[in-house]
Amino acid sequence: MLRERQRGGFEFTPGYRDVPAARGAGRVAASLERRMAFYITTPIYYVNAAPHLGHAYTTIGADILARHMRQRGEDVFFLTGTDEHGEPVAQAAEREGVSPRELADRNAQRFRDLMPRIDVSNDYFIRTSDPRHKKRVQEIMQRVHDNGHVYKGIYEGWYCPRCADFKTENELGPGNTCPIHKIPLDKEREENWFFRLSSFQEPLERLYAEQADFVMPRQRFNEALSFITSGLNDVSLSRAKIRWGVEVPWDPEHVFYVWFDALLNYVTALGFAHDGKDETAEFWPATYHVMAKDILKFHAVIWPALLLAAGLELPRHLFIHGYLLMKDASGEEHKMSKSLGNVLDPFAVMDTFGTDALRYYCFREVSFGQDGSVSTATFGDRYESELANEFGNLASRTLAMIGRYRDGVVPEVDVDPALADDFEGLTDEVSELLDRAEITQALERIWQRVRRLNRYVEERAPWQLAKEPDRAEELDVTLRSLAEGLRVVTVLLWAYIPQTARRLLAAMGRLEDDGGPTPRETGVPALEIAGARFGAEPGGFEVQRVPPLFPKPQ
Ligand code: ME8
Repeated sequence: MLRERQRGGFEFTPGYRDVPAARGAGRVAASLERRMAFYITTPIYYVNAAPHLGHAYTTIGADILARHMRQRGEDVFFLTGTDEHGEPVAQAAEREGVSPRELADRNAQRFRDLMPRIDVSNDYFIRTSDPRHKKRVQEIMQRVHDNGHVYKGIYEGWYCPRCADFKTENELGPGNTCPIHKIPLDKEREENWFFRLSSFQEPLERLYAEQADFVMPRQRFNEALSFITSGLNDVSLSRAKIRWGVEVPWDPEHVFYVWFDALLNYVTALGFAHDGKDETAEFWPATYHVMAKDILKFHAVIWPALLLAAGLELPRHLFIHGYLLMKDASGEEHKMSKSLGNVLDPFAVMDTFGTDALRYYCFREVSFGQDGSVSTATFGDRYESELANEFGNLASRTLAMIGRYRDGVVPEVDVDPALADDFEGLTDEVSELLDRAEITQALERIWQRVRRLNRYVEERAPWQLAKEPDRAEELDVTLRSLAEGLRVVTVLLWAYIPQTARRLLAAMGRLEDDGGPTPRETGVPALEIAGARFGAEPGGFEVQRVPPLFPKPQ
């Protein structure tokens, strides 16, 4: 999954390279031994409306993986951004009576501002209206043209302007509507450039046969494969009717169909993200493209075919998560979307409960990879019972007891072997799960230890031990073990709840907390995953009490 850092020129390879299916502990061990490149992307979001929780969800998921990999010492590149061309944006601009450029500038800024607000540590934010992106799209597409993969023809079909996609007959909703947006489709007929997708049927089938984890989870792999084996038709590559897009270099009357321009962002961004430095050789191919299932077909079928046509390497994995759903008044579940207007406002949640609470809730409540409902009621339950009562209380009482019974110094004794047993293998397990982007399962493993630590407090009853002077050693071991357990779970939780983890590790004297936004924090020894092993750090350090980490909202 992770590949060794490669150096050298930006090579156009004739096909995809086989990736040995390194799995499980071997991969974790390898990544602990040497630095690896880890390139992760989110979809680039349409600027036809403001961001909502669905966008935040994907981006936080990618952020959790990026942060975890940085803790492993990997060389991480994390990309997000906005998709600004094409009909969805042009039409939204027309409705609002502004130019597409004005609408794109306004909404791209909202997406850009969202990132620090949700503590997302992206390395770059790409906008497809950036001239550097457009130039690179033209170069790559010219290559696709020169390699003989395009031709001119007539297109006739049902088109959804919101999806910017032509629908096949078996994708049509009742009365020729879009199954996603529920709006009537337009019957379009025009002269277009076509991409010979059909000629990639065999190479794509081979890719799926040889790379069983190209699309994850398995259900999405099967969906993509069955789409391929049911027969691929050529797809429209350009549009002549709209001007808001990247000009086709060999036929400037046309602009590229927005999906071609959009997909290529994953490659183009590496060429200019950090001024003057082309990082393509270091980071391409991507380790993970993360997205929801609505755009599976583009990424699992068209994208690899396009890369093959351009002679570029294929990404290692696509991780396809489910939809966040919300119930309507009648109790029926719907995909949360801006067009259906049924969104849980992430900003309101964060204003009241903090960013970490939102980050935690999304990945605890909805298993990453599955659809799941979100609601203010289940948010409130998890906030109170898990964040405040289980984790917050564990932290407060551990630090308070060390303050009360040992003057705030963690005793310098060995940890309790019984608790050590329960933590055995935790860090590798979490790393292996996150290697497969199993964010919810990894969180569950960490949370089991949070619960174990709470049970340990009850079992050991330190307040009781403190009353019996001849049991002082037992109290030492108990407090030291609790502090160590708390440290380990906090380091592992850092990728999920970075602000709280930082506050807590600062209270334990492990790192500084200036109270500002949570930076990328690479090369901070206290956060390294290698140190997140129970018993890895000696006692003898001072801790401070913390105010409630997840207070009752006012
Ligand atoms: O499709 N649940 O942009 P988009 C979970 N520009 N995730 C959700 C969601 C929900 N209810 N709603 C949105 C586009 N998302 C194209 C992509 S990529 C080269 C071009 C997330 O603004 C999820 O990641 O419609 C989904 O795939 C994406 O937003 C769609 O964003």
